[in-house]
Amino acid sequence: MMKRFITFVLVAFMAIPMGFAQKKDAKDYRLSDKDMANVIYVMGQMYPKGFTLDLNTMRQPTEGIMVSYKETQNSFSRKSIRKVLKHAHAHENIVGGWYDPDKGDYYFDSNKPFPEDSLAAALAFARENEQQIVYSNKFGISVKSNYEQKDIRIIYDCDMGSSTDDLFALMMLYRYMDMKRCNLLGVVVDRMNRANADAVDVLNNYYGYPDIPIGLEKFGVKAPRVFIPYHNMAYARNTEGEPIFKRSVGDDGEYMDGYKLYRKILAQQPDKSVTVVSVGFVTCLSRLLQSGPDEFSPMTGLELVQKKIKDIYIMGGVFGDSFEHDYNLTAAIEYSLKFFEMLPKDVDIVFSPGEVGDPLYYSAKQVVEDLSWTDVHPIKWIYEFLVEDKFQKMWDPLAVINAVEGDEAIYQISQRGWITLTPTGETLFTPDPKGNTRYQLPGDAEWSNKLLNYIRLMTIQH
Ligand SMILES: [Ca+2]
Repeated sequence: MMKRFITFVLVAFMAIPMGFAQKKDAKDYRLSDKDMANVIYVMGQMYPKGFTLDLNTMRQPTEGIMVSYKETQNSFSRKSIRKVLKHAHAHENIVGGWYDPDKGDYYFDSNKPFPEDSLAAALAFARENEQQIVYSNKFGISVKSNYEQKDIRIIYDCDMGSSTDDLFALMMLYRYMDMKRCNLLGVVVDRMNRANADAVDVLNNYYGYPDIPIGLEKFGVKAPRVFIPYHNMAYARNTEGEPIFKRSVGDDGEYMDGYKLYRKILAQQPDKSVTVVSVGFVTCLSRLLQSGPDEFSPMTGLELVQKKIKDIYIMGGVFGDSFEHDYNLTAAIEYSLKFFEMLPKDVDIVFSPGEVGDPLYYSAKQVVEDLSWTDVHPIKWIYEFLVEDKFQKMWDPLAVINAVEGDEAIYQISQRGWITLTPTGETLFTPDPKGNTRYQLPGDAEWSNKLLNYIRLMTIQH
């Protein structure tokens, strides 16, 4: 018996990580189901956190999104492995094991693999099969599949055309739209220059949402700092001189003033239903608050904000011991002061300070690798032609993820309090359980890595 057990351990070891010899040889070592069940049991001991085994190759797959079949759930005893194997043989021949820390049981199941670029399909299959999560082998992360489909209505307000995290945050919103997790009502570009709005138009078209309205700031921050100049992406041409990327608005088209687009959209929405994700300046929001009645609504901007906006997720703010003032708020300090002074106290604010996104460094190499499946992609074009590597941190997506997925997607969120902006751009926080403001706290290395990998997984989708 002991000898047999040692054999199983060896077979299990051989299966990982080098694979069980070449595929053509694997059949020479083909085990009976009884022996295979023992191997799988041993692998469960060796991989307390979980494993996936492809029985065709006797390798642990390094790619693919794994979803468990409903028929093999609750298989947590050694005896149940035979049933799991039978199901796997009749399907994709992939077996997984994972530990549930809540129940203290180690589960085995038969898995269906999806390509890494098909997260939406994997999540849909998981939901059909009543699974809580799916698992990406490439990125080593699980993604929750049993999310509640809520009515989340978002206006995305960004300073497109400088840092590339605004692009990735918008990309995440399109992905959430694909998954029916939110409705993107409009995009406001608060960095002047129509090229920045044209860049959003390109993204709308590329990601399949050509009709999402775009507003553009016309009286905002004069000549703000540009960290990475990519706004000309909208005008990229191929060697025949043809535009590479489609746009809806076109060269002759006009963009509505950003605050006007806010008014138009808000006037049409149910009360307290709109979430604003603000990852640039707050100039359009500030002008909205100061606006009077117009063709879209008899209400003032202040009344519209009070009546229609539920919450605002802001990338920015500096909390704790740091002295460095936030760029987005200080660059437009007059607007920012007016914004915080006028914003109704019953609109919730969640800040995502720079330090939360600082560890999420998405390298140019990784971006190009993640988009290697295509040659025609606006973000890839930017990274191939304009950026060497500007050490872009993924700050803005953290405000989007929080807005759509809620607080549980974030490492930790502060208690409630009130926010005061000083004329030099400091964000002063006064704790108060009745306050309207909270802020994200930086995560540990594991959390930060997981979030970056999540953004990468979303980038790969197509
Ligand atoms: Ca930004």
